[in-house]
Amino acid sequence: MKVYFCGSIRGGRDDAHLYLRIVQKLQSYGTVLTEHVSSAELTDRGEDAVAAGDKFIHDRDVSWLQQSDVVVAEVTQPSLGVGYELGRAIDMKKKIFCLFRPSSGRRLSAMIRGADDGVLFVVKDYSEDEVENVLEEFFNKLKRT
Ligand code: 6IA
Repeated sequence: MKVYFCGSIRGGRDDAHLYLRIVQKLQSYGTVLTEHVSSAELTDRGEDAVAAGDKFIHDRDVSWLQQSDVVVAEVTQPSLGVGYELGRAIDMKKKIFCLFRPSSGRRLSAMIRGADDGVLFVVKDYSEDEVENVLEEFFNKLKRT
């Protein structure tokens, strides 16, 4: 199974430690195409140095999104890129699982919360300590469908 993981990069790296836990768990279900999103070395400005540039990053990521079987996004830290990826993934009719932590004090965008249809697009509120469990629950259900 190919998993596309979305997490904030230029939107802010506050949750990078959590992205790492998510990617580690996702790797037990398949290949994570966007493993770099969880990299501790990646800062919200560091990637500006990448010679290939933003067009390369965009085109490669959209192609990975097309190849993916499932999309998992941590959406607590607001990110234009993650919102864009989710919109594109909806259009591609991908199975999408969004994770949001209410303990952050933020309110999730209505365009994400409101996209939940209980089938292809699911938003799950969770707390940090249960992240592995909510992923396990989601993938166990996915295997049965
Ligand atoms: O607007 P943001 O930067 O927060 O958008 C984050 C989302 O866009 C992530 O889910 C990524 O899939 C994608 N994205 C944004 N920047 C990059 C990027 N930069 N590389 C890959 N995906 C990106 C260079 C990283 C470097 C390790 C080569």
